[in-house]
Amino acid sequence: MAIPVIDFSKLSGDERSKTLAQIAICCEEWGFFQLINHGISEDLLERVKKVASECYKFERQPGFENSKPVNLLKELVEKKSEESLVESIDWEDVFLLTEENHDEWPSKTPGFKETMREYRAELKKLAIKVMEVMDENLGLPKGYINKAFSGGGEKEEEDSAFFGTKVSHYPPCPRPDKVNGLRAHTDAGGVILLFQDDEVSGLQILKDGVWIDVQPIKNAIVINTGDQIEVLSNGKYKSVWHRVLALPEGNRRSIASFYNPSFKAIIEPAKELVPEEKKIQVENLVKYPKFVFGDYMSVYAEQKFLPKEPRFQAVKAV
Ligand SMILES: O=C(O)CCC(=O)C(=O)O
Ligand SMILES: [Fe+2]
Repeated sequence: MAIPVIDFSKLSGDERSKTLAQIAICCEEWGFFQLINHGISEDLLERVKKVASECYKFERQPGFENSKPVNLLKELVEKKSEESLVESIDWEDVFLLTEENHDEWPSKTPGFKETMREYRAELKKLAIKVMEVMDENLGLPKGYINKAFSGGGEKEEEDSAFFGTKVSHYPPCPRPDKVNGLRAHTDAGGVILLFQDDEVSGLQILKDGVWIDVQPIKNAIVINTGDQIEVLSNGKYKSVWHRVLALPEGNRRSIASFYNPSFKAIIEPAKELVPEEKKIQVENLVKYPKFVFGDYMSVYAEQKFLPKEPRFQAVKAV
């Protein structure tokens, strides 16, 4: 079984309705799909791969070799530990790029900052297009999701949706039976756009009780939806469990960009998706509480790798 692949360029043209319908199925039944012909230039994607690999090699690898996962695994294998698995940590080198942390972006790799700035601007536009497709498929006004993700703040900078880019590498692991690349979870936020390695696999999603690979496709962008899209859609678009395996060979690159609500945004199921008369007939047709996204993130920080439903109960309702 393979993750569905959507030719995004077909959204303009004769095959628009067919493509919209395919994306609707992806969102309702898969929670994960891959976009090809998404409009991000090959040239830019090639430059992103280059700077990400160079950055890993020159700025990150030395640190990873002496990192917590490496040391914990060593201890476990040398039997200084009682455990049979390294359970509390992932076999991943990771850092985050945001609008606010430019000063902390890697600065020693030529072209890294410029290229990633350009990439993030393009990806943000793509995220907005993808959300507009979801608006349309859900029968919501154009821009609904993006609007729901902003607001709530007192100052302008607190008002806008959050857009973060997580640059990861999953280096080859000597004992992949003892540690996860990234433990299974659903994503907390909105829409996630992943530029994964062309060759090294490892990402899997849980589909009907079975883990299946997200097959690498050169220069495709993998889309998945997080817990907040599940809430806004009142459960129609469920966030899906996924994980990354540690593998003995290859250094997997993965660049995940998260389009999330602002911390102050108030999230609740879209009224349009909870018809009035049904609300009266069957009270629990509103499946999710109304809450502040920042409060959800506090719960998520504690419970990321646990079942997701209790998070919706634990978050403070407003
Ligand atoms: O690295 C990947 O492919 C997935 C990363 C991921 O699931 C995450 O950062 O939430
Ligand atoms: Fe994830």
